[in-house]
Amino acid sequence: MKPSIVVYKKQPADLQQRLEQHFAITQFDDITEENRAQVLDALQNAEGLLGSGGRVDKDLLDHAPRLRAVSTSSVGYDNFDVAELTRREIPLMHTPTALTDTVADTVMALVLATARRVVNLAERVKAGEWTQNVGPDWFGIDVHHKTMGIVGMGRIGLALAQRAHFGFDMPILYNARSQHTEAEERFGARKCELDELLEKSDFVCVLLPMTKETFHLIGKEQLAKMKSSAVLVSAGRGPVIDEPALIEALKDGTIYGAGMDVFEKEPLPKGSPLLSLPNVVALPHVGSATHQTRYDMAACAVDNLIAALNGDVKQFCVNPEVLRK
Ligand code: 8YV
Repeated sequence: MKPSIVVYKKQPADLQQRLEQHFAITQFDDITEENRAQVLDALQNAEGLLGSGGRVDKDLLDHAPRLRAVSTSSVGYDNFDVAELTRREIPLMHTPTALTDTVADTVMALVLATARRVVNLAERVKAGEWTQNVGPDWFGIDVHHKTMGIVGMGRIGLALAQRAHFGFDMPILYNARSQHTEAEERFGARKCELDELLEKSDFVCVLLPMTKETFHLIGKEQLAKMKSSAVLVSAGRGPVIDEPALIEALKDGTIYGAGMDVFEKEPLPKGSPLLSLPNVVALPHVGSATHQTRYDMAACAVDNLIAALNGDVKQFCVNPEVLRK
């Protein structure tokens, strides 16, 4: 009898077949308020859970008495109640390496698109508003040789430092809990306090996970420390940025612009000022969204689940203390 699992993210065909070789699958596309009752029903016999996003909390876990492993195709896992999973001795695996370069590319895309007003300009060309002389109203700001400030020097932060250093000859400041020797030796990055990074950077790229400590880390006080010519880029988790404070800072010229892939509420509500401000480039949480990377993440998550249900967790366990028991 194959173990039963619940899969709540559509899988590539070959990975779906692989899962079917090992497990009896109940398939959903997501965990939503609308389908939550069906998901909870399916979890009654499930030994494994595979997907990303959605809220995997105590209430859901109370409906999954046989659950032995959870695997997410994402690097972030703030939507999982890790403490509750650990209390129940259920390992949670994630995919922290597959998306590094793709997300770093997305951050640079947001840096460039916001600094050089790519979206505004492209929309005006399409609207037939291109006049022969593109005057100062259409001008942007330079990226090369400007100071890159990286808040959070993890895998993605290091990949961004590589791009900024070699691609754009940017001096790099970073703020992180610990020293990052590789970033310093390979890319000349310098560790500093957040205030100094905010004051001296031309681009402030926030790449932090969502935790109690990082919630609203960048708020009115922090934004006021930034240069009025500076750009904020947010590609970690939305709630790290105090969005109402950011909107005010963008409206009153405290900062030049913002490039955002993540938001406090996703999807971004239709009435959000972030959708109408001309100095904002907003993407729909697509930092990792290339065909190859999303496949690689899915494949890694499937490998992680198969290994865990075979009692052989090899890698990427968020709560490894449950493995030692
Ligand atoms: C998406 C991300 O959530 O990996 C993460 O933490 O935020 C993004 O990559 C992920 O791609 C969803 O599968």
